[in-house]
Amino acid sequence: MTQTLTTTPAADGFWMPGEFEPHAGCWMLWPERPDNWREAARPAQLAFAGVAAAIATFEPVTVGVTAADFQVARALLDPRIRVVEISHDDCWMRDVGPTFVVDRRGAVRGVDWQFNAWGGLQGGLYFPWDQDDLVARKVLEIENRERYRAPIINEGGAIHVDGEGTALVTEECLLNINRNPLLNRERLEAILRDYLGVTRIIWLGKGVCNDETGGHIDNLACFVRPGAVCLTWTDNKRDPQYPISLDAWERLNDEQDARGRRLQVTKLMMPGPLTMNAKEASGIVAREGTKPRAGGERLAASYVNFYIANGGVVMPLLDPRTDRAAAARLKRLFPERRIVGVPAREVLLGGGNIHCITQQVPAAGVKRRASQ
Ligand code: KQY
Repeated sequence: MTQTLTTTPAADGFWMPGEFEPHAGCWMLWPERPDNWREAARPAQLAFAGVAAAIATFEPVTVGVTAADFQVARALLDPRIRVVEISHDDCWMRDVGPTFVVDRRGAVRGVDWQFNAWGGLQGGLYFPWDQDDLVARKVLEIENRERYRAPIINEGGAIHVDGEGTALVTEECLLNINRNPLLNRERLEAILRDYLGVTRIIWLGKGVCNDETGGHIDNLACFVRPGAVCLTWTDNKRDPQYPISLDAWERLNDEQDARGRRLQVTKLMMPGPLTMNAKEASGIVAREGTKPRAGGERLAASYVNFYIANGGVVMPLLDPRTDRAAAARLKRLFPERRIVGVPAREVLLGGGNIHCITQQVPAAGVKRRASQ
């Protein structure tokens, strides 16, 4: 049995490494529920299979699937991908999977956040979510890594780190009363320090316009390396996203990271605005307890929601008018990595994107400097 530790990562000398550091592999889950994914989830399954195949060219990929869909997933997924049976309520491995932490000797452990479907009964996206809340623990069993059960509700998409002591979060998400109503900013900061092994937390305001997670950082901004952040952007001053990105830009430019560096911030133009069309909406089976979807709704589309793999970046293709420029900008940000675009509108229709459906496992045995 994988041991559950009663200490904290920071107390034990562990911290979350940057996504740009070496990986042992990547975990994903399989989309299945017809009340979130149109046409019994088949278009989404093909999109997830495309993402998994793209990542598998860079590092090993494992996909968790329920017993009911095992054979479909096995048939649609690239043979290089390992498929294992894991029950789940939906398929957002970033949020329900473990956040892996490392120490200077090269050991790897996992943080298992409490999960309430992005808001529980106050604005959460579905009920129940008990199987999702068990996913991190099951992944850690399979990975044979010790587990810290965190004392707060949180999601992997709500945090980004530079691996050198700095975390990036949003107030809209972390301070939302539908996550941890009894904890104030100071108390949350202390818990993030303990469980991510960081010393500096940079707070941005709101997340991407209409993001149903309640403002996840992973759709708005991320570290591309220590000292450098990529921010979703629009030049359209009438777009509701404009003041959100402008506020984030100002805060980031005023900030220093844990090592006292000023941040180099790069704007990544967002696509669209993109909306769900009536045909797409009509393919989703409405169900009590699940957030309803309608044609015309603005989608929280952002190219920042990419996955950094060993030697590559897997980015969402969302709009032929803007995909090429986004890929070129990412190539400038990651000159040593191959940029691979994967059609991702079907993932976006379910409320997230490539970063949200993936979770990296850091390489073990890598001797590292302490995070601070
Ligand atoms: O942003 C993410 N990390 C997850 C998106 C979840 C959307 C649920 N429908």
